[in-house]
Parts: sequence; structure tokens; C-alpha cells
Amino acid sequence: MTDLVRISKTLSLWLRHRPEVAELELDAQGWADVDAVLAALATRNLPGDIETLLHVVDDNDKQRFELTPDLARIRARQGHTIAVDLALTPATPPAELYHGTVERFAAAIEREGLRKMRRHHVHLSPDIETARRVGARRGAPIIFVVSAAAMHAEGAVFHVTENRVWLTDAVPPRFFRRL
Ligand code: HQG
Repeated sequence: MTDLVRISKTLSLWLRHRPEVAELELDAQGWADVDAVLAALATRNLPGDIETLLHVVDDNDKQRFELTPDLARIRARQGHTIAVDLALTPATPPAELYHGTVERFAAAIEREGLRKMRRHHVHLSPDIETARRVGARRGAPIIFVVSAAAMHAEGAVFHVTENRVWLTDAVPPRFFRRL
């Protein structure tokens, strides 16, 4: 694993799930102080310079992190399990979105619908290829096709992050089918 990937994984843990393990404080919108993050990385024998951090943020395959324009603060763009208010604005989804998962969850999903589990939202992908990658983290991927526009027409709220992850509260079974 490269240092950049190790830093990305470490930041995902700290900025989404467990800031306390690095003694970081996140504000209500999920922002942490960049200097504190750099100092914490250095204590883990990871590069603690701003140039490397900029590299991690810019080159990140999924654009997981964002910096304030003055580079003073950093946060995860989505995926938190701790309470944060990302101040996302509602957005109108395309006709279909996709959810990649694995066979062992299929029966529960077909019964209960897609649930946000430990995250703040159900995560949906804008294309099948991306959904397949999401599912493949856990095994052989299977894809559910979500009728997002129909859900939206019935009042469901969607948000889209800057890295094109679509977020919603829950997807009832009547709004999806197996691909
Ligand atoms: C499943 C990664 C049983 C769901 C990815 C998923 C994504 C159910 C798992 C982002 C269920 C939750 C999110 C139900 C849903 N019964 N299982 N009713 N409803 N599930 O990781 O969507 O690398 O919280 O199918 O690339 O897999 O972190 O969600 O398998 O974009 O940036 O419960 O995380 O991005 O798993 O992934 P997750 P996800 P990062």
C-alpha cells in the first residue's frame, strides 16, 4: 500500500468515524483543523506535510475529502457514521441510479428495501460500472437498479455530493429491481 493510500484510509477513519483516536475535534459540519491533522499523521509515521495532504485530496480516486479555500480545514465529503451536518442541498436525480452490493444481502434488501445501515444515507451510484466497484468491495457484485425519478416524484429527498455519490434516506422495495 502506498503512503497516499494509507493516509486516505487513515483520514477516512478519523474524519468519518473516529476523530477521537487522533484527538481531533470536528465541528458541526465535519471540518477538522489541517494543522492538527498533519500533526496526527506525523505521530503515525505518515508524511505530515501539507504538500502530501494536498496530493491525497487532489488525487483521491473518489474525491473523498475537501479542503477549505484557505487550506486551514479538511473534511470527508460523505460516508460519516458520526453526527455531522454536511449542509447538502436537495437535488433532482436521474431516472435511474444503481446500488452495488453482494448476494448475501440480497434477500434482506428485497424484503426490507435498501437501508442506510451505519451510514447517514443509502449511497447510490450514477452508473452501473461504479455500482459494480462498490459491490466488489465485499465479493462478487450484484446490482439493484433504483427508479430514482419515481421516488423523487413521490417526495423522496435526494442529495448529490461533489464526487457524484447520490444519497437518500431509504429505498423501498417497489422502487428497485435486480439487474
Ligand atoms: C447493505 C464506499 C441488509 C448495502 C463505497 C451495503 C460507496 C443491506 C451495506 C460508499 C440492506 C452497507 C457506500 C438491508 C443495504 N439489509 N443489507 N436492508 N440495505 N444493505 O459500506 O453502499 O470508499 O455502508 O448493500 O464505494 O456499500 O467509503 O454502504 O452492502 O460509495 O468512500 O449494507 O462507501 O465509499 O455498507 O457503500 P456501506 P455501501 P468509500
